[in-house]
Amino acid sequence: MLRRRDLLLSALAAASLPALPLMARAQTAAAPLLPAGTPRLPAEFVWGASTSAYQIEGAVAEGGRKPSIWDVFSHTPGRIADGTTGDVACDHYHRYPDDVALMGDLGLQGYRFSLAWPRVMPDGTGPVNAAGLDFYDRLVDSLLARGIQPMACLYHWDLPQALQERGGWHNRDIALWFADYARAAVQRLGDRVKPWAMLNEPSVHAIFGHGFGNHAPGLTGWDSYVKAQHHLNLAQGTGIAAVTGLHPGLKLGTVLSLQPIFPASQDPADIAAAARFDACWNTINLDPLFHGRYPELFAEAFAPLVKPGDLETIRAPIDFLGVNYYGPSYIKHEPNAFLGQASWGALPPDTPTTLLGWPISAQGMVDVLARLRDTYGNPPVFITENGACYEDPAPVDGVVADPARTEYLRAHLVAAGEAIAQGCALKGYYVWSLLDNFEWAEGERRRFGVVRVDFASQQRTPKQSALYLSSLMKAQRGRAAP
Ligand code: GCO
Repeated sequence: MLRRRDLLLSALAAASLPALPLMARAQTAAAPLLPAGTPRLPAEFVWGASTSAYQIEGAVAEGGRKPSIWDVFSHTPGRIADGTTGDVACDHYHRYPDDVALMGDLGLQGYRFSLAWPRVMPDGTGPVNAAGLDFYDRLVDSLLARGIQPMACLYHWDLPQALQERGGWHNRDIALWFADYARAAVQRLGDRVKPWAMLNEPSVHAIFGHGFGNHAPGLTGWDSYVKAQHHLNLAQGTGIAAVTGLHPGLKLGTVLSLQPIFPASQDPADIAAAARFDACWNTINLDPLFHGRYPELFAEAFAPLVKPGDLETIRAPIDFLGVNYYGPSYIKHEPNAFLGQASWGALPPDTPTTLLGWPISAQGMVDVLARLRDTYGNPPVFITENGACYEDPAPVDGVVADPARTEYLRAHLVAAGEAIAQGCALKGYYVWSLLDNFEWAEGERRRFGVVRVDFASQQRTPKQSALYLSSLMKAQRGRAAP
């Protein structure tokens, strides 16, 4: 422990702030410069990191855990780009003490993680697996011992396979199954864990897992997407109702992927497609949650699934909204696309992108937060995911140089300060991700971590981006609000 801490502290001392953005900028000189300057956030701003159970835990058959849909999917030949699975991932189930110590050394105040439903209720319903909850008990106590506030997410896509075999998100009963699971988890941990997110990115899970089929459980088609989306919305509201009041001081919310959607051209067909895509990705969750109705464009398509009382249930008041922001999408009309006859189109010339081709726009994060301020009642918001995938070099002297990711984070933290200055109720920022991890259909080959994981040795190595965040938050903590 001492050696790792020494390494980190000496690397922190070596990583001087002023040099980083310049070095980072040199790396991205070809792309248009992102907003200049050092981020300035309020003293009470929460600085954190984010992960998810299936992507980091491993130990998929330990402690009473049974398979999830991602265990089945990742073991299906051809489904994962590099043939890896989450069987081991970052082995966080066993290595969490060191990972928590690393978070403490970096100076993180918050940690957003998800519970694995198949660890807590291995069959999805029925008996609670005490050993499963014991793991999260230990994790939470370790975090609190280092002064790190846990934020728990109840569902980050790893549905127990036993429930998939009963229809999964196509079965309306899943809202009740989810409520029982949520109740068991919050009952056990809610005395120490206060912020609880019900779901992670319901629209993405519905679109990729039940529409495109390139995520678990690999289902396809419009009707499949609509059923999953409505039942995810319903489960979210049912879960909030089930756990409200179980412990004093609970802060209940959910996490949505939100992005600005632009037409790929000024062709009226692309403009109309962008509006449909915005409805399927963004407002399909926002409108029922905050306005108790589905977006006009798809109200008719969802109507057959909506039973009396559903929209009131989905509109359950929340204490906070988690926003996962990565960048905008540019959408074209695509007649054969299942999702609103819309699909991703060409980016504007010279648009900076990450390794995955995702367009970079820190301004887009301001725009998303301003939309919440202007159209959805300006709820308390945390950026619960923001980060970038790049090819990282090997470590040198105990640090991985990732200037492009460092610049991405700096620009988006500047944008966070701008959003607050414009009256958005942004309360914190959790970088995606603490660790390189199992990146779904991309496997382990695509890295988002601010800490490198050598998956063969499981060695953790801080990246320049982690040291940048650490220096920034330590410099800003306790500073008077701007
Ligand atoms: C998501 C998920 C994360 C991903 C991250 C990078 O937003 O898709 O919440 O699990 O790993 O966003 O794709």
